[in-house]
Amino acid sequence: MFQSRVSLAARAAQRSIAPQSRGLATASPVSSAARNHKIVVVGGGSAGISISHQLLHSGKFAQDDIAVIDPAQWHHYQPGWTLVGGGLKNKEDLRQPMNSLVDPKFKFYNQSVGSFAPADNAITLENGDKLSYEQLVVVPGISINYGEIKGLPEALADRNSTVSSIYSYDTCDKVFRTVETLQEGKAIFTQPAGVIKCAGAPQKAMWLALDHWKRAGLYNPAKPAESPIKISYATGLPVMFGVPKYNAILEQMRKDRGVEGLFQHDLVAVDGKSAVFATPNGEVVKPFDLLHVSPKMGAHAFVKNSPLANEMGMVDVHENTTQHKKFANVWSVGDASSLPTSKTAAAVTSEAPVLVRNLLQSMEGKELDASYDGYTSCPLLTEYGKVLLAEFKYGGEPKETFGNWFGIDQGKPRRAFYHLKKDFFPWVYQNYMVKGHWGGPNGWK
Ligand code: UQ1
Repeated sequence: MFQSRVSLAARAAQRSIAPQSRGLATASPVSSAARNHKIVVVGGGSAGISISHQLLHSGKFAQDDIAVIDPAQWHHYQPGWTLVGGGLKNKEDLRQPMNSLVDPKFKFYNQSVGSFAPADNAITLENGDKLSYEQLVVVPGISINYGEIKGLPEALADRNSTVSSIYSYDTCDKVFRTVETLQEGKAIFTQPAGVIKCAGAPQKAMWLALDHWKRAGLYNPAKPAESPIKISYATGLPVMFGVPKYNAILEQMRKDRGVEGLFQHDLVAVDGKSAVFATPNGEVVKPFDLLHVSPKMGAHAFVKNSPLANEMGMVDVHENTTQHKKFANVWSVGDASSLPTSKTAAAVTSEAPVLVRNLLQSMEGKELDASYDGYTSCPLLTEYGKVLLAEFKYGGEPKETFGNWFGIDQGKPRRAFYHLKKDFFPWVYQNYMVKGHWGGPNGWK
């Protein structure tokens, strides 16, 4: 909602100039020719911006051969928003203007997609303009649906409420303000049932808040009942984390730290200072003094309502090649894709090179020889100064970068991993990944 408010404004601005530019496009054969692109990339998030630049580095594309479409004015380093929620970063330092990131060799359409027509190798923009392509990369991310929790949009927007979320640019700094202000009472941190991006983030917000209150003398993990602040983790899921190895560690941590676990509790409404949950035994209402919400998410409507989507609304691609199951010149990775792995920017570091390689092979009529193994990662902040670096692949099987190199067990929270999360990843992302020069665990490209 907050994000889309920005893009709505952008769309309105766009509309006001659209009739004139559309008229010119139809009148002039030159500008209509410019609307055919070898590759169209839908989305300028971490996947779109990495993939488009990696394609360019192949040296096979000339001016405007590649088009990038995104309505946003800003590109955000979203993995940093948990750090903002913990008071460790300024949100303004984690964004860059879209215009500054898109290489001048690309044709950049700073607007939304209206619809896909994959049988005609064409897409229509929201202003009605049509583009055609040889290859299409669909990486617009996932939509955050604040309105699916009753009362949430209003509670988040109210500056005086104690309801916040690290999932939006507008409210990620409100998280730390509410944590710092709370002196006593009940704090609830939620995670929804269903697919979200960065499934570890909801509990990162909690672990940092817990540590803050512990240091302030307001929470004693050994005596939670006697502490001024009580902490509950309410999740729509039956476990703390989807990967058995890390779940065992995090579940033990929850117990050791005196956090109440409310499993299969899916937040459905925020009503004043009460949170309403759907549970297998009916509705449960819990009073709160601080509420940190992870909203519900789902496919963007323009993807869900297109021939590209599976029954969940995700772009239906083969899990190893990233190629679409029905349209061989369509590709997808990242949050919008059907790839059955946890949705993170770390996953994109491994997915993007596979997509790029297979797309280029396909253009030359060659065999698809790159394969994605489901690699993803969740650098899970467990307290200030410590991170558990969960890394795994399809099937929830650990695939630990440093475990493989040095025999370190990444299930143990460490200071070195904290510095990777807080300092190294934001730096390497903003300086190298957005330029197509970072391959995650495989290093610089
Ligand atoms: C990574 O490359 C990356 O991107 C900059 C992250 O930030 C979103 C990560 O969280 C992780 C885990 C990686 C993977 C890289 C290494 C060196 C483990």
